[in-house]
Amino acid sequence: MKLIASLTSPYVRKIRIVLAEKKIDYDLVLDSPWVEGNQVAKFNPLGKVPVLILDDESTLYDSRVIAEYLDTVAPNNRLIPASGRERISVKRWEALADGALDASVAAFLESLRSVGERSPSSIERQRAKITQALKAMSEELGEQPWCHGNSLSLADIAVGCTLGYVSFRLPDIRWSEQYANLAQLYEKLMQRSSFADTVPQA
Ligand code: GSF
Repeated sequence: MKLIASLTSPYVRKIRIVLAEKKIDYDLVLDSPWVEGNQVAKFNPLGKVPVLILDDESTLYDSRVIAEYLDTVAPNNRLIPASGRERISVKRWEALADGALDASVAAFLESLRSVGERSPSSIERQRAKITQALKAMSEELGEQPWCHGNSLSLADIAVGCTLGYVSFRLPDIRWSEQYANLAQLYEKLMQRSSFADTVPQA
């Protein structure tokens, strides 16, 4: 298996953590959709990473599909409950965390545009989504040790990747000062090598 990946992508980080937690071997192939001459669109018509290339050369995207595939093919250390409300709860956490990521990536990319082209109202709109999502995550986590159930799940992995990306690209959003329970969760996640080894790098 090969993972087409960039080291700054939080969606890639999610998959690298899933692979590490499930102890699945793979080759990391570094490529970035933002670099001229990149090969990403050859494997994903949307031109986005992550892409997983299976041994029969078929390709999987996006990160939610890849995470689900990996959890199904390797039944050890289940990260998504098999069925019912439990499964939906984890998928809902993932949707919330990924939605906050989408808004964070959009706000960051907009901020990179030149002052004349940049839309402050669009940045504000995305930042409002991030703020709301962080509040919802903190409220839903409450006093629980994990986002869902009694052990690490894809919900924690997705939330952790979002928190890490906000710190990396939008450091003025001081979520860890505002939400002690999210800070505690992130600290606990960072004690795992799957998280510590995949901190986003510029
Ligand atoms: C999002 C992937 C994505 O936006 C997923 O895999 O879950 N829903 C997808 N990847 C970005 C890199 S990053 O910001 O993580 C990407 O490849 N963007 C390139 C582009 O042209 O939009």
